[in-house]
Order: sequence, then structure tokens, then C-alpha cells
Amino acid sequence: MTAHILRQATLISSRGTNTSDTLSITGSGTAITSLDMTDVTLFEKIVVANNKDVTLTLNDANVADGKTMSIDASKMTSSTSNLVLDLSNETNGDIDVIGGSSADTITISSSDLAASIDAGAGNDKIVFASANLTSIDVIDGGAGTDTLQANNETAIVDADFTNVTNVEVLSSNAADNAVIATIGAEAMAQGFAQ
Ligand SMILES: [Ca+2]
Ligand SMILES: [Ca+2]
Repeated sequence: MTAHILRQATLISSRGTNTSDTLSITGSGTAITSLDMTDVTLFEKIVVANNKDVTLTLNDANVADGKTMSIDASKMTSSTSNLVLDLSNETNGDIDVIGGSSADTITISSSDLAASIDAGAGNDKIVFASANLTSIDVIDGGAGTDTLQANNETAIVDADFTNVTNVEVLSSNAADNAVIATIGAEAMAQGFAQ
């Protein structure tokens, strides 16, 4: 079954009914909040159906413990359509993301399972809180000058970069947030430019 969020959050159905349910989001530029997503359960996939800006914050309820959901924004092919996707509320599901062609901002989940982020083209920003980036997380910045940005004070060990590729910049979201990173073989292998 395919359900649609039209405009902001007029939801036709909030529950998937089988094992391959898709929630289709039509971007309007209006943010879809974690509160809007509260009752969305049992979907295996979210797709962005059009080519406009989408701001989406997931709710922890959207992916059940140990389950997997994919988010596909590959239809966002315009150089001016930006995806702002916040997965940080997710604590125990596996979310696989395909970004759009433009400059996406994707905040990784706090899940104990691996994140998989394929940011695609554009100068993307992948945001993380201290403990949420580990060696099991697979992050591919893709084309463009992409940034891995810490949103709190954090220490990152070299192994955290094991599955990070095509990301050019490591940064912090504020001048007073120190990021202490150990740049060893794994970080060198993925190729930070600055
Ligand atoms: Ca992108
Ligand atoms: Ca890149």
C-alpha cells in the first residue's frame, strides 16, 4: 500500500498494512515535525515524490525496534530542492537514506543499529551528536564538498570513520563546541580535505 502526506500532514493512512508499505511525501516547503509523524508506524519506506524542499523530522515510533526503513529522496533532482532530514529521535531502528541531488542536511539517528546515509550530489551536511557516529555507520557524502558536523562537544576516535567515504570537511556547529578527533588511518583513508 502507498499512503500520502499531502501538503503538511493530511495523512490518509498512518499505518502500513504489509511488509512493503511506502509513505509518499509531497514536499510543499512546510516542515513535517516529529509530532506530525507520531502515529506513522509499520512503513518500510518513505519516498519524496516531488522536487520541492522537504523538511522532515522522524519520530522514534516510525521504525520499530530492530526494523529497517529506507528513505529515498532521489527524485529531488533540482539543484535548488533541499532535503532537511532529522533522524535523531530514532533510538533502535535501522534507517537507510538516499539523499537528493542538491545540498541536503541529514542528522543521523541515535539508534544502536547502523545508519546508512548516501547523500548523493550537492554539498551535503551530515550532522551527528557525539555518541551517534560509530564504526558501524555507513556514510557516503557522494559528489560535492560534504561536511560531517558535530552538534555537541565530542571526541571522535579514528575507528568512527571506518565506513565514512567522500566527506571532505569535519566541523562543529558552534565555535565553543570542541571536536577532538583522532585522525588516523581510517580518517585519512576517507580523505578529509580540511
Ligand atoms: Ca545531496
Ligand atoms: Ca564528497
